[in-house]
Amino acid sequence: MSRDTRLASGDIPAVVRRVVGVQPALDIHTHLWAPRFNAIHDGFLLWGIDSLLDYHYLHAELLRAARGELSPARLFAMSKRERADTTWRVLFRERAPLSEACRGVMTTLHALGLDPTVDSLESLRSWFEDRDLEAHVDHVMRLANVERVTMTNEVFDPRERAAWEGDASLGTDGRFAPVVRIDKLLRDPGAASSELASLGYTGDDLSEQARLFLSGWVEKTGAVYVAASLPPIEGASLTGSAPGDRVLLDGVLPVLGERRLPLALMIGARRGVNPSLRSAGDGVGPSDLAPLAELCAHLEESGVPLLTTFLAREDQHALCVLARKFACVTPFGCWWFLNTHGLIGELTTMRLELLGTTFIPQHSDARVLEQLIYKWAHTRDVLADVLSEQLVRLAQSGGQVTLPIVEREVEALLRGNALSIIPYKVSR
Ligand code: FIX
Ligand code: ZN
Repeated sequence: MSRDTRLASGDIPAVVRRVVGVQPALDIHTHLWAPRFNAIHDGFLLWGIDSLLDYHYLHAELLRAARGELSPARLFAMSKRERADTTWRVLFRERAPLSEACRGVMTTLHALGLDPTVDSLESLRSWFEDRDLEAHVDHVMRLANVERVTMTNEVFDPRERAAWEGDASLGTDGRFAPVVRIDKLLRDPGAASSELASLGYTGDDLSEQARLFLSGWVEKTGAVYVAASLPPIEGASLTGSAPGDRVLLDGVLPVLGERRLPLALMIGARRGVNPSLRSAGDGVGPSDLAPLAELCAHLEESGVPLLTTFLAREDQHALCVLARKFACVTPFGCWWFLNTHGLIGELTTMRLELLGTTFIPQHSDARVLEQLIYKWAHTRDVLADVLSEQLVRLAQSGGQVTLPIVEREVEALLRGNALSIIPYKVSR
């Protein structure tokens, strides 16, 4: 059968699943760092079974399952090892690990050829202790079929700045693309201005300080985009006259426009809903997208592409509609509480039906290296189902569905769309 033969509807799902499986992905947002950061401080790139279990998603689930036995204060008074042992016992041995985050650990261990049903973690710890990190990174990325990972380099974090000031080569690991992350600039402009002044970035206003600071850090890191996570947009403006609003337009966009870099906004995280849970204590809130539409008009004018996603499920539909109004907007990912089997399916179906394949279906948000394996395996599983359904419908409407067409659409979703927006230096 030639490659251009139309596929029978019954054959489409198997072909799509295979193509989705073999297509390398560009992971456009993670909290991973290149291994060389760990030569400076081993708390950058997290990896291994204790880190996999000491994950804030699992902290929240453990505190629910062990309610009455365990308080947040007691949990965080434990050592990382004790937290991992307790998590394993309560969530994986005393209960079926059915949540996305629990099943993810099972998928990951199984893919690494390890037994995810052991009672004690000791054998798993020994296996990870024997791994050479550099080779392990390559092995994990191969298993996840991820071509490149994108970091989150928080330049308002003194530890991050010190690392880069100590080793200018940190951005040259071809597997890990740098990103300059600037939450404080947009979430707390007053504090950001004082901090920038203390770092020697003086200037007439916050926008000028921001231009100087951002230009320097984009240059130093070789960042492929500039990102911020914002609270729910509630009546606030993103283009108003208040200093914090002007800094996006007058401080950030000029730097991005000059360097032809995208902006990434992740919107809707309500930080510290329950502070006692630390990173697990953040929640979600709905947004008014009108201010984002105003910003998009400016972005269209300045030629700065916007990668954006929302944390509230109900905002994702409004985002698809916004993306139909402004071609500079590319919705991405099933973020955080939306990264579950069911919701990945719902969001991806909605996006395909409203946007065709002009979006980026997923990012991993991995905080621990080996999470790449499950985050992408679970996504590919759902993406294959959803894309097959749409392609079967296309075939039944008389459309042409061939292997090259399936390969073209899958490549766009997992790699090409990101590559057309983010200036990754790629080998091919
Ligand atoms: O703002 C972000 O980048 C969020 O992804 C994180 O703050 C969050 O803790 C996370 O890792 C969710 O997956
Ligand atoms: Zn994140």
